[in-house]
Amino acid sequence: MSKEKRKNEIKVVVVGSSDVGKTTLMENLIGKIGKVEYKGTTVAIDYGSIEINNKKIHFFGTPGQKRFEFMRDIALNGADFVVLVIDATVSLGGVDREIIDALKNKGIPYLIFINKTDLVEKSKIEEIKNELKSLNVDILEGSALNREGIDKIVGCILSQVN
Ligand SMILES: Nc1nc2c(ncn2[C@@H]2O[C@H](COP(=O)(O)OP(=O)(O)O)[C@@H](O)[C@H]2O)c(=O)[nH]1
Ligand SMILES: [Mg+2]
Repeated sequence: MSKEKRKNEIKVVVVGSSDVGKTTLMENLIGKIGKVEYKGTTVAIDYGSIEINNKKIHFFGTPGQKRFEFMRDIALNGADFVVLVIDATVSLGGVDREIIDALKNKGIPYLIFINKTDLVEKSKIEEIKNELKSLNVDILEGSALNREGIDKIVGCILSQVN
């Protein structure tokens, strides 16, 4: 791809553990997505794209299960940005630390979206934010299911890519 073209085509990968809400987030952020699920669990890559300010953002959602870890690495190839989704009722899981280390190694910028805030007290959200502070990345919060807080993700991507 030429440089000129590349600038207008942004690859974003949505990662995180199983059941944190990655597929729901993509559905409610993008609208129509392609997904492959078995009993409600993603078993391939979710895909959808949006066009904004003459830019096309391609979203690739990875399956969260341990057995699909290899797909995450493949998906991260050439990624411009990553959205790491975590579940507010669980906070950071072991997989998340692994993912964060991988992103640092690869030098891929990312944000963390604390999802399912509808299920926890405000104090729990603050606790998680405190835990994440030292990572020095943008932390967003909301509910993918109720479409709360998800619009900010796109603004954040556009401000950080290019
Ligand atoms: N209460 C609540 N449930 C959510 C939210 N986002 C996703 N879920 C639910 O969490 C479950 C797992 O969501 P899914 O998108 O399949 O997670 P994925 O495995 O990360 O793709 C589903 O039952 C969703 O309806 C949210 O913001 N609030
Ligand atoms: Mg999924």
